[in-house]
Amino acid sequence: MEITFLNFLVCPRDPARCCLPLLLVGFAAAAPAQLFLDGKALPEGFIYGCATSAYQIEGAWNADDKSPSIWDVFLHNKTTNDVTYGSNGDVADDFYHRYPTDIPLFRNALAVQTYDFTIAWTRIMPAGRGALSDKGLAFYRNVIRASNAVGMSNICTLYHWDLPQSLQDEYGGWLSRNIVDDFRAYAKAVFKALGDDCSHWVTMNEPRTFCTEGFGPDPDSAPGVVSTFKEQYTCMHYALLAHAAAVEEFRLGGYKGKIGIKVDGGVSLPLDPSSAADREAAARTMDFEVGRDVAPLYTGDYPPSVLASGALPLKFTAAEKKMLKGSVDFIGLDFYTSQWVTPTKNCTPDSDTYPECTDQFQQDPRTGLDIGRPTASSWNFDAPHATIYGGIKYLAETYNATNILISETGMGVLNETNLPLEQVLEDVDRIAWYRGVLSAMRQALDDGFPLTGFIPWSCIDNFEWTDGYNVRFGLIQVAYDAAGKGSQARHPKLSGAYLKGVLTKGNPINPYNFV
Ligand code: GBH
Repeated sequence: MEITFLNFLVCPRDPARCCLPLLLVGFAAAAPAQLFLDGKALPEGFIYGCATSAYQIEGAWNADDKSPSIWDVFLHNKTTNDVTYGSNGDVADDFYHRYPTDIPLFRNALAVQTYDFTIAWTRIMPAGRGALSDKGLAFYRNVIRASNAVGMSNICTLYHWDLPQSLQDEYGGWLSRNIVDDFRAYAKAVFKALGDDCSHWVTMNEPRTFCTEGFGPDPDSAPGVVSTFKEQYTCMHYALLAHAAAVEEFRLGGYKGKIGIKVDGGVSLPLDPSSAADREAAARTMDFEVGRDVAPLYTGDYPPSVLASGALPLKFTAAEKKMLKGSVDFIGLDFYTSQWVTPTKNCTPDSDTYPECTDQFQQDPRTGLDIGRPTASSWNFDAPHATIYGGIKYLAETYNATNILISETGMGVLNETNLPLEQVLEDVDRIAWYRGVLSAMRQALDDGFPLTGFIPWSCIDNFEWTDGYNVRFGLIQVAYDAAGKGSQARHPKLSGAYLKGVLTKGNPINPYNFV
């Protein structure tokens, strides 16, 4: 807060832009303070941050040189906008204008040491390829400077689902091999401008999610192309190649930081653990849903069960396998929910679940019980042991992953948008969620698994895709209603203070520790 005030005194018109570089020197040199988990010191280099994404917070959808992304177009179209209250990210948290005060607030409220943000391709390279926008670059430079000025490093992500619409129109975006070259060129240009300024780079967020939810029989995300599972697999194939191309550029450029990817890490469990068929189905689902993204990064190819299905529309060449293998310095797992699985009976190419051929449940069909405590998102249940501990164990044991970050985890409290402010801010349900997450993390570390970071989702309430502003994942509240209208004032929630206490002050994980 003082920093902003100081800047304001010296440069009242545009404090963050003109003065933060001067203050950077003093802060950047300071070593990050010791972190803890359940009162025990965490190893040096452990990352504690919070995350956001461009479309979900920035707003300013057509400010300066920015071009429309597939999400802008998808949600401006009334027939494809299926969001609660028809809202969109045009204004969102107005972070494009509010970052000078938001970034110090993240630091003060949560005591995070890293701010993990994503870059909008459409701001930096408005035509999708070619000329760079100085204004777009300046914005992200300012975000980094504002983070450094309050003692935070940055995890910077190149792509969180907001493809330039021009590339979608020109060749179908992720369904064309052209995307690999365009992503490479975009990545190269961003690295050239900001490469050494981020301690960690993430090429893209959750290829599985944007490929399975943006394409397929019933897509509810941009670009919303009605298609078959084959298009979903094609999208993932080119996404993986685009990732590998970006990593190649990063390494060729000799930049200082580390580079990796974030994948969606939902863990599948056998519905009946005593059934060999259900156990096999669970392993198969892990291969198809997590391994399909992760295996190529470590082994150079898809998991054996995925290859054996014979259903893949595209295969990697020997040169591509070489490029993919070892293409991460770390792996970020976005951990939310879990599901139970059984084999699909008589699965054929006509079955809905083909080629995965497993049926998934979040309610036990025999008892009706949920897999964990329900939250505001219909798909998200609080089952941290299976999801967090199980996910870390799976990655470490299956792929020998050595540097695993929990790169997202979080929840929306039921009815949060309708509760009075005092109740919103006393978010005990979210504390319960994080209590489970932190306990599972503690156990994973005690068991020797290579967990190296924790990045809750999200620093602040934001535009929650198809749930719009009606579901909140923030550790800091934003004063707008379920349709996104309001004063935009920010108020830290108790869950943020809880995380700050456990991670930076050495408080116990269990706030209800009566024994
Ligand atoms: C993360 O994805 C995203 O990276 C982040 O942008 C987002 O805000 C956060 O989740 C919370 O949603 O049953 O049809 O409703 C997590 C991956 C995205 C996978 C939502 C399940 C719901 C499908 N999940 N998806 S549906």
